[in-house]
Amino acid sequence: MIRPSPVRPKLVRCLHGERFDVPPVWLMRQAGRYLPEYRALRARAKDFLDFCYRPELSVEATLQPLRRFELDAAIMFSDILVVPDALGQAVAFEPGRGPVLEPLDGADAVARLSMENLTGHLAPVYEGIARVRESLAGELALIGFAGAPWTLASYMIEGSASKDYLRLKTWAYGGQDGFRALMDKLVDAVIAHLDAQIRAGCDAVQLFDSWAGVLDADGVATYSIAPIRRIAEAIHAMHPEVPVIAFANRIGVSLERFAREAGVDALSIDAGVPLAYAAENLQPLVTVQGNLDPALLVVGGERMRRAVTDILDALGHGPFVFNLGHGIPQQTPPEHVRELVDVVRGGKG
Ligand code: 1CP
Repeated sequence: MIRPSPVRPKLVRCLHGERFDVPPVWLMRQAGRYLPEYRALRARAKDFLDFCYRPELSVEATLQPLRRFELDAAIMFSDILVVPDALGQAVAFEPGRGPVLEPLDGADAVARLSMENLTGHLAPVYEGIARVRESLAGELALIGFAGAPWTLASYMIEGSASKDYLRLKTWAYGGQDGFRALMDKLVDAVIAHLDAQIRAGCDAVQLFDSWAGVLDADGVATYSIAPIRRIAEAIHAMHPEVPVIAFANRIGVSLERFAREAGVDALSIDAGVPLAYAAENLQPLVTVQGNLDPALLVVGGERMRRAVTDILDALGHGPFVFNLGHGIPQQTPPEHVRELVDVVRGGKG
């Protein structure tokens, strides 16, 4: 059953190209360890995946930042690595180390990944979405998300975050048996996961291509833009009202090609993208979302306020969603987030 928001949220209208004097604002990783109430909730789960798969915990984590701050959207608390987990590749989150997977070792391992029980395995995520949807009032949007195929493949092939992504890039550029099959499987898996999230109640979806920036320019076209285009086309065909956002991290001037060819409604840009470049080359093509350096949120004060104002001055005239250039750091004082949202909402403070 599709459960649309009672009113069309401001964020959704903005992602479809509408302009607002006060832009909608949400923050990547807005739920997380910088919030003491998150840490308390997290302590109740056996491990991180258990946390993601228990709706009574994931729903609460999703709503926590909205209780503190005047944000325009919730993003369903989950992780990009629930997809490899649901495909049958064991995922563990080691304290202090981040995600660790048993790396895929070739075409046979790829062939063993199975879509069969994907949405069954992820049913607790969809149940969480339905519950959050019911408790969101008015114009608040609910965002669903998934990792983009390239970024998912990076964890599945490397086994964790990597310094040089050499194993991943050797598979991709070297035409390793199984790489194509893996990317095709991931496209299908991400489509199924996003479709189920939308049917459970999400108003918009975001694809995280956090590691697109390690690719060369041809690689960006082949392994980031092309699979994301297949996903965006499938989602738009099934759910024409639901905008698709892509975070293509650190791809520099390839962003313009991305905006033209990926078929997405909005681009979430990293902090390295010059504001004038984004206004001139990206905003005529898509809604732009971004791009405060997360470190400025840790700094706070006048320095942060000046950077926020610069972003609003440069991008506020076109279709624009205020966000960070990447996720909120754990070291962020929650008070700085309040200050940030106040500045975006009209210059208080
Ligand atoms: O114990 C903990 O609290 C673990 C920390 C944590 C959290 C809070 C992880 C492990 N995942 C998450 C939640 C999460 N992950 C969300 C929902 C929270 C929100 O936005 O409010 C989202 C959207 C993600 C997405 C995610 N996970 C990305 C893409 C965004 C990005 O930061 O680039 C990536 C790359 C991951 C992998 C991952 N999961 C967790 C960590 C620490 C990481 C990154 C590790 C690395 O650098 O490789």
